[in-house]
Amino acid sequence: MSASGESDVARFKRLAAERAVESIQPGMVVGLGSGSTSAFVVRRLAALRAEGKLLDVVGVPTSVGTEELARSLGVPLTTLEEQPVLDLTLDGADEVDPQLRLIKGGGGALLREKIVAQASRRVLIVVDAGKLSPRLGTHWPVPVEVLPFGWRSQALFLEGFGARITRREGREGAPYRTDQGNFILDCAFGPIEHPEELAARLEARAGIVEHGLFIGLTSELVVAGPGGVEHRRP
Ligand code: ABF
Repeated sequence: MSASGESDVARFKRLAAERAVESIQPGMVVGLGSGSTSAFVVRRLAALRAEGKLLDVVGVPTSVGTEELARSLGVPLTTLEEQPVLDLTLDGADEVDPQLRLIKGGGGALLREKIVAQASRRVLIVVDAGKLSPRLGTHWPVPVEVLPFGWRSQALFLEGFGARITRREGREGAPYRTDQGNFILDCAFGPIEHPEELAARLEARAGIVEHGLFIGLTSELVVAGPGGVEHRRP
């Protein structure tokens, strides 16, 4: 904890976000991720705008929360309807393996995050060093967004892979709802040996809207920890 009251993890997230924002060039259309690290990205972008920089950059938010934050800070926004191809997306992650495969969706925005990432020429993932993991699933469950219709059938299907399933809870005991109104099943698989195979099997199941395994989508990583800030490019 610093004298300002900022925790070490928050400082690493902020430093990583500030470095990542250096990749934004004038005129870019930029995907804005969700979560606390992405909030640092949005705040940094707003601070640069206040200095008269990057004024022609527009963002595409990946969640209602990010949209509200960006609007409150005066960061201009557009939509995928208006800009179906993005130059760059900056987003956080819950777990990152050595091949830069990810678990995302701890914040519940995985579907829009994946749509925006797939629409982007470059995806820069921004994390504190605590997110690095030898194998996906070691520290985090995989969030799976499912339609409320038939969700118990999806839970049984997922248990068939040996996962421990928890339906995410929202406020006052009601089920958590994503921005699309769906449920999230958090699936604790433990360390996942073959993430690509698991992803393919999840994608083949009707009722599963999306899952939090992001494979082959990361182009670059900015990671900050006790040893400093590192920008890993291919
Ligand atoms: C988003 O926010 C999510 O995909 C991920 O679950 C989460 C990371 O949160 P934080 O930046 O707050 O650690 O990137």
